Amino acid sequence: MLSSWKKTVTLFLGLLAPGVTFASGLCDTPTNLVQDCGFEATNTFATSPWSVDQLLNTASPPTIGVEAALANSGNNFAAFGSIPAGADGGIYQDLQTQIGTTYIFSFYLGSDGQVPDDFKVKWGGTTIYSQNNLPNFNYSQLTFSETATSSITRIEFEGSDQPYQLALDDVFVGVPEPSVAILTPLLLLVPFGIRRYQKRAV
Ligand SMILES: [Ca+2]
Repeated sequence: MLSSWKKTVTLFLGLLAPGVTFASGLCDTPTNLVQDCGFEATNTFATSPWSVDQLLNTASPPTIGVEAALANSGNNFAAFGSIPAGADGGIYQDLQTQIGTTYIFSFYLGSDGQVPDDFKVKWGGTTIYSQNNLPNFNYSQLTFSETATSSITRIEFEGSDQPYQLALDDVFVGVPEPSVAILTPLLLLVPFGIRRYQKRAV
C-alpha cells in the first residue's frame, strides 16, 4: 500500500536545465520520444513498451501501480518497491536519438518517506540521478538536459523501497520547445548588441 504523497503541487527542480519550462501534460505531446510515458497503456510491464531490466532484481521487480489517487496523471504509475533493500529493480526504454542533439529528460517522482529506499536514473548508461532514503514529498518534476552520444539512447529507472514504493510517472524526452530554443540565443545576443552600440557611441 502506498501512502501519503498526493498529486497536488508540482515542484520544478530545474536541476540541469534552468530556464526551460514546460507543462506537466507534455508527456502526452507528439514530440515525446517516450512510449507510454504515463504508464496508462497497460497494467503490467509484461505488455508494456517499458522493459524490466533482467540484470537487476526480477524477484520483486518494479510494477505498474493502478490507483488514480496515487498517480500523477491518469490512473497508473510505475512503483519501485523491490525488496530486499538495495536490491534494485529497473525499467528502461531504448529511444532513437540524434548524436550531438541535446534533449530535455523529465519525469515526476513521488516518495512516501519510508526508508530504506533508493532511486537512480540513467541516460545512455550514465547515472544522472542517485538518491538514498528520500524524504516524503509529493510528485516532483525532475528535469535534466542530456546530449545523445548514440543513435540509440537507453533511459533507465532503478530503485527499491521498503515497506512501500517510490512512484514514477509522466516521463518525457524531447528537444526544447521551439519558443525556448529560439528565445535563448536571442537573449544572449541582447547584451552583445548593447555593447556594440555603446562602443560606436563613444
Ligand atoms: Ca500516469
